[in-house]
Order: sequence, then structure tokens, then C-alpha cells
Amino acid sequence: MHELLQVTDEVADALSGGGAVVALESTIITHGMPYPANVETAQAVEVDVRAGGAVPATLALVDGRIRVGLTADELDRLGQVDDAFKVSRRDLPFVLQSGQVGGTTVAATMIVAAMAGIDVFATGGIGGVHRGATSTYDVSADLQELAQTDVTVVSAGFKSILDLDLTMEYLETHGVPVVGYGTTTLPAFYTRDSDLTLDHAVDGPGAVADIIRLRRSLGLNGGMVVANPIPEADAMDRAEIDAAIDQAVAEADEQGIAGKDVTPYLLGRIVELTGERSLAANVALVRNNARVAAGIANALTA
Ligand code: PSU
Ligand code: MN
Repeated sequence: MHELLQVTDEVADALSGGGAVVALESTIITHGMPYPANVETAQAVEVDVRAGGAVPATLALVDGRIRVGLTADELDRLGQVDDAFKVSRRDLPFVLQSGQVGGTTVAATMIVAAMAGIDVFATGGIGGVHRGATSTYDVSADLQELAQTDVTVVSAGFKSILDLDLTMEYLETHGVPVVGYGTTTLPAFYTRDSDLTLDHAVDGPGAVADIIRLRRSLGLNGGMVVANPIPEADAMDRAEIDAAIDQAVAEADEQGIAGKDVTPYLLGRIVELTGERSLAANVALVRNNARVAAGIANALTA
């Protein structure tokens, strides 16, 4: 293990014994949801991973070290720090050097998971190509990370704060598979469907594990997105969520929000505009992704 990784005994034992481990990101805690829903969700997600027979490893930067696994108290503290840094690939050394608390994005979580030897990672939604990217160049570093780092990310598709078509094109260019989990259409986070058809679909964890092994044996570097639709009962009305997203995107534009602040701004504003209905949907889909990730992690160890 790298000297900067501080791995809990439980995670270390699972990894050394060939057990199933699921990595979890922490930007969703520090920048993705309001307190206390962020901490409650993070705790529930860990329970879901355990119920699926795997060990959860929430990743974060604390006191100049990379934490792999957090205690309940530490999760609670992470959810209340108001000056936590949103850490993507470029930021890792700086936040380790300053000792600031850092929430890891999908990109940074993939890097750390790969360092620790964790193959499967559950999140809500990944970053992507933003609407208007043809002039702003706002393309999440998550996509380049998927192009190069060997971790499978379970996500509820893409949130339509992004340009879904351009995000799919970008991933195709970089050889990143997006595989529908029990679906042949790209899920759009709050809704089970978008207008995009996927080229690949699987019906369960065993098939995902097979694909991961085949990619490895072929020497195909990089990650994969498992696109897992939100459960039917938790899905939102498409017209309602689209209206909230359109308004949030327009307001971000008017206010000149740019760079790494765009995604946290939009996430917060959408929760406000939907009277927190979108927050409930978000919690449900993250938990659903955690269960699927646990299944994949188990199938991989079999
Ligand atoms: N999308 C969500 N919730 C999130 C994020 C994205 O629905 O919490 C977070 C993830 O950590 C993701 C990051 O990696 O935002 C992407 O930020 P950016 O668009 O600045 O790359
Ligand atoms: Mn961006």
C-alpha cells in the first residue's frame, strides 16, 4: 500500500483476503447534498453495501492523508466541514500538502480506488460534458479518468444538467463502455430513461464481472460505466425535473458560475427548485447503485 493511504482494518482485511469491497466517493457528501441528508445518505449507503455482502470504503482526504474507509463519527464530521475542498485529479497533491479536508470526485475516487486495489465504485451520477460545452469547454475530468483508470463505476446514468449526447460521444471516443444494467436506454439520473439508446446491456452482476475480466485479459485499460436506472417507485416526472434543471442551468449562466463551481451550484439549486423531491430521488438512486455495486464486487471475487 502507498504510504499516504490510511486504510481501516476492515477494508485492509477484506482486500488482503480477496473479499468484496466497494469504493464510495465523498464529494457527494461535501458538495453534493445538504447536511444532514448527506451524512444520512452516506451511512445508509454503507449499510446497503454491507447488506450486499461487501465492505464499504468511503474515500476522502483528511490531515494530509488519503483515507480509505471512515468511521461513523468521521463521516459525520466530513458532512459538516464548510470549507472542504472539492478534489479532482489535479487537486490531489495540493490538498494533501495543505492538510485541508477534501471530498473526492469520481475522478479522484477512481485514482485512489485503483491505488488501493478496489475495482468497483458506486456513486450517484458522474460528471460529463456540460450543456454549452462547445463554447465553455466545460468537460468533467471524470471522463478522462474513465478513459485511463481501471475502475468500474456504477452510476444512475447522467444527470441532464449535462449534454447527454455529447457525454456519450466523448466516452465513445475514449473507448469507455457505458453498459445498461437491465436497460437498453441511457438512464437520466432522476428518470429511468432518456432518448438515447445504449449499445450494450447486461442483466446482472455476473455479466458485469465477466466483461471486467475480458477487458482486463485483452489489456483494455480504463474504466467502465454501469448505468443503473433509478427504481421505478423513486423516479421523478420527466417534465418536472427537466423544468427545474433548465431553470438552474439558466440561472448559473446568468450569474456567471463557472469551472468547478458549476456542478455543486446546479445540484443545490435543483434541490431547492423541486422542494427537495429531487433529494429523495437522489438518495434512492445512490442506495440502489450501492446494492448493485456490492453484487458486482462479489461476482468479481467469485
Ligand atoms: N453529479 C451528481 N452528484 C454529484 C456529482 C455529480 O449528481 O455529487 C459530483 C461527483 O463527485 C462528480 C463531480 O465527480 O460532481 C463532478 O464535478 P465536475 O462537473 O466539476 O467535474
Ligand atoms: Mn467542469
